[in-house]
Formats: sequence, C-alpha cells, structure tokens
Amino acid sequence: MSEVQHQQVEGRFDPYPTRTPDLHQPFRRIDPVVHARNQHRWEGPLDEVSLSRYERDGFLWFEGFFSHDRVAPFFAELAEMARDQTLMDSEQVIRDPGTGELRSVFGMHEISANFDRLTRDPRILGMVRQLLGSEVYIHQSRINDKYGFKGSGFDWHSDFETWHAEDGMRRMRAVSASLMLTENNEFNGPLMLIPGSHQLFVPCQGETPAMNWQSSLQAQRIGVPSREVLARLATHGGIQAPKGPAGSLLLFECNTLHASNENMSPWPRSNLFFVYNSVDNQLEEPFAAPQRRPEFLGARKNVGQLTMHDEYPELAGQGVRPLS
Ligand code: 6CS
Ligand code: FE
Repeated sequence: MSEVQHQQVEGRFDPYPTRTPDLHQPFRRIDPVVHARNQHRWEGPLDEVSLSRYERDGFLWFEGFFSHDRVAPFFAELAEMARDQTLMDSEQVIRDPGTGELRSVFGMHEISANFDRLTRDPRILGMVRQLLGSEVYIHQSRINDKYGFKGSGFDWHSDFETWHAEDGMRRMRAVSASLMLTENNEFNGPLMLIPGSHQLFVPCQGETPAMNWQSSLQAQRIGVPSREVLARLATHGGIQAPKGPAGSLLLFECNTLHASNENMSPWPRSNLFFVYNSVDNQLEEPFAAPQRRPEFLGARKNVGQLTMHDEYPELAGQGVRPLS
C-alpha cells in the first residue's frame, strides 16, 4: 500500500485523495476535531470532559436526550408521507434493496416543519456550533426506517469520504446527528462506530461510477475501506454500538467509521439523521466523482446559517452532558 499523492484535481489541491485505482494507506487528518477550542465566541453547552471525549472517540451519546413524546409525532409524519404517492415516487425516497419497503426519505428538513424545528433546537445547535467553531447549515437530512426481521445493514464507511469524493466537501468540518425514534438495542441493527477512527483519513480504492448514489444509498460498494485497515482500526479502538430508548441522540464526527447490521429482531429501528456543515466549508465540485449529486444529498442552495428555534428559550445555552 503506497503513500497517497496529494495530487491536483482540475488544478485544485485535494487534501484527501480517495477513489483511486490503487489502494493508498491511511494518513492523519489535517483538520482539527473540535474547531474552535477556547474561543469565547464559540463557547457552548459541552463541558471540557465532553469535548475531550468527542475529540478522543469521534462521537457523543446522549441517552434519553428527548422525551418519547417529543419524538412520537415523527412516526405519524412518516405514516402520512408513505401515503403521499408523489413523494414516494420521487428520487429522494430510498427503498430497502431486499424488500422494496420504505427505507429513507431524504430532505426531511425541507419537507417537515417539525423536522426543521428539531434541527434548530438550541441544545443541539449550541453543541454543533461549539464543535465546528462557526455558524452551520444542513448539508443533508433523512428519516431512516429499518423494519423488523428484514432491514438490511450497511457496510463500514466514513461519511466524509463520500461527501468529499461525491459532494466536494473539502474539509472535515461537519457533524452528524442521529435521533433515535425507536429503542436502539443489540438486536435491531444499531449503528456501530469505531472509536478514534475519525483521526485518520482512509483512502478507498475504486473510482466512483456515474450516478453512484442510485445504488450507494442502498448498499455502499464504493468508498468502503480495506478489510485490513478496518481490522487494524477496530482492534485498536474497539467497536461501540450505543443503545438506549427512543429520544436518545448520537452526535458523530463526519469522518468516524460506522456501519450497521441487519435487523433480525421483530422490532423496527428508525432514526432521524441530519448533518450540520460549517458555513465556511460549503460544497465545491466533487473531488472524485464524474458529476454532482442531487440537492437533497448535498445542499448547495439552501445553505443559509441556521437560527436557533425559540421554542425552548429557558434551555438555550443550558449545559448538556452525554451520559456514556
Ligand atoms: O451518501 C451519503 O451521503 C449517505 N450515505 C451513507 C452511507 N451515510 C451517510 C449519508 O447519508
Ligand atoms: Fe453513513
């Protein structure tokens, strides 16, 4: 495995070359994990212990962050959307490759006022601005539904590797939030993460085919690290699969390796997924793909900085601390 060459892509410096014909070895990220440490302007609700944990592991888990009542309305919304045939026939709805049933609806923050409000919750937005050291906007959002007995899994990957190669996201300055709509337990295909894997960029072998997203959202074939590198990182950092009740929140750094197993339990695993990108890291042209992806996968128009929703004025700025 050779050293990657930081070659020019159409005259641009590419800090994270990937999707090359040959396999290149991982290298240390050039971006900080917490982007504005100790800058008064970007202070937020996370204390030093939490910031250090996020820096070390690449994610934070908040068990029971929201009450079950706060997340329950999203189920009614999902059921209503499933009756909207126009939406169901659109390309922003992804179906499970095995069963054809509804798996994801992308662009949720632009479809649902409730989802939009959630992305602007002061407690979440306060933490995200603190981690990214800037104002932020939503790069991508979706609702995921993984039915019992059949919801297929997802291979190991770094979201940033895809967003860099296919969406032109230059730097690692994005945070993903996953809000559990159902209980996450060891049986219903919970998200698995490799702590510490965010510290290395893992180049992937194999060029991006045209219109790759039409298959990659159902199964990640391109942009999967080598088994040898995965084994090394998992042996070093272990694997964690946060579990907890509906309403639990996971914040994970854009480059943290993650995967999920099939759901072989009778219980669904549904979550809301929304990605905050720094307004200083807006998308350019793809670094390793023949064309741009659709707007619902990588926002280029609706990129105004998010404002906090005033629904919880009493909570804005209050300290929050992950349990695990
Ligand atoms: O391609 C994407 O943007 C999506 N794919 C995966 C496997 N995770 C992140 C993201 O939603
Ligand atoms: Fe992912």
